Amino acid sequence: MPFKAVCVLNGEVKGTIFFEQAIDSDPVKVTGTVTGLKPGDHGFHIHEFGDNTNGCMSTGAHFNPNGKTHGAPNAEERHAGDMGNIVADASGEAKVDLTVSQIALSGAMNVVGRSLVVHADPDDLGLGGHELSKTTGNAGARLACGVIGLCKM
Ligand SMILES: [Cu+2]
Ligand SMILES: [Zn+2]
Repeated sequence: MPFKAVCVLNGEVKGTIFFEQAIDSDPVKVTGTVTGLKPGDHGFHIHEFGDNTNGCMSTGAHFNPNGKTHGAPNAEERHAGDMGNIVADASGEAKVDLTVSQIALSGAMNVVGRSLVVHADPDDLGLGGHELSKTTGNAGARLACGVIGLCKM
């Protein structure tokens, strides 16, 4: 069954990100724009909770239903919510156009009701050798977040 979802990112930066999945077993298309960023790479993850009561701090850790360590989106060993980095241009705008496996818009890997988070710093994809590399990619502060919600098809 096809599903479409959206997340409005609010915080120090702004964005609107769409999620589309045609069939249950397909990867999810993730598209949209984030503005107001510093030029360069910014960690981009799905966090486990759709709880913004304490801003982005209450969204928990990376969505990780399979108990893996943090990694690159194309790595074997990664959190399901690891979507790597988005890249802001000189004007601070990042265009997002990703195809993400290990997440879904229904069923066991459902991310609807969880949060999307954009970070201040680059995600080192687990390879940076920092004590946080294997849990967060050492991506720094949470600049903006929002809850992923279903859209009209
Ligand atoms: Cu994150
Ligand atoms: Zn992660």
